[in-house]
Amino acid sequence: MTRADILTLPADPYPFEFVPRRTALLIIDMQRDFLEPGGFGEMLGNDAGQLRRTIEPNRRLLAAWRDAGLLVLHTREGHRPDLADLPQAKRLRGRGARTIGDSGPMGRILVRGEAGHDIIPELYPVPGEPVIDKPGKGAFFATDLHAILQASGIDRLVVTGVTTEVCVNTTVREANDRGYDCLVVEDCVGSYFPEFQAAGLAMIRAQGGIFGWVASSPALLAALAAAGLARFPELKGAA
Ligand code: C5J
Repeated sequence: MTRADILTLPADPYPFEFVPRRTALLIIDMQRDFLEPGGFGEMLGNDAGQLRRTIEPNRRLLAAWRDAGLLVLHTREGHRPDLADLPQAKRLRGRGARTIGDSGPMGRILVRGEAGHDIIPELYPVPGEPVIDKPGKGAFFATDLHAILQASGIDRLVVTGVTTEVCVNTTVREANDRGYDCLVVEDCVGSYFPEFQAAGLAMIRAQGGIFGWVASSPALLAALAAAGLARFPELKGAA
């Protein structure tokens, strides 16, 4: 491998370098129950609009990553229909009128196979893109994610999705302990709470990048385009 194989982009706390074929795009929990009006997120009293602003930048980044022929993985938070993998502590916490496993506007809440559990149409996986069904917040807990990444020769992750301070942060921390370098794309991650969005990103890049790097999707798209890896016209002028 030569320096020519390594792409660099401006990031916090310092430029992020990556070899594209060894770097996967990991899109966390862009599920209807979190992002669509009337879903589980809104039933908990949250404003789904805070998350929906991430859809368009994710759509553009996903299109570029696919166009470059690089590995994309999606995750979904949810449980078996018999709820055998749902800890009582998780089911009961929050004390809402309805909880995981109960009927919601898009089927049983966060249960695999239900409409609300699925990924939003704008970012729907295509054949060949692994979908990791995870029962917890972190994408490495009780899943085959690490095995898939190892078999694919991946050592860096570009992480997007929701929510910044919950499943994104938990996954990045788990990834750190397994030896992956992570870039979190700030306009492609979202929180229901603006203050948690800011804090969640600050915690990643603090102390010289204690958990990783933070950058914008235009900076990442520009790096791909400059290397000739993302070819479609809407990327031209990304900066
Ligand atoms: C939450 C997630 N917020 N995907 N899940 O419960 O962050």
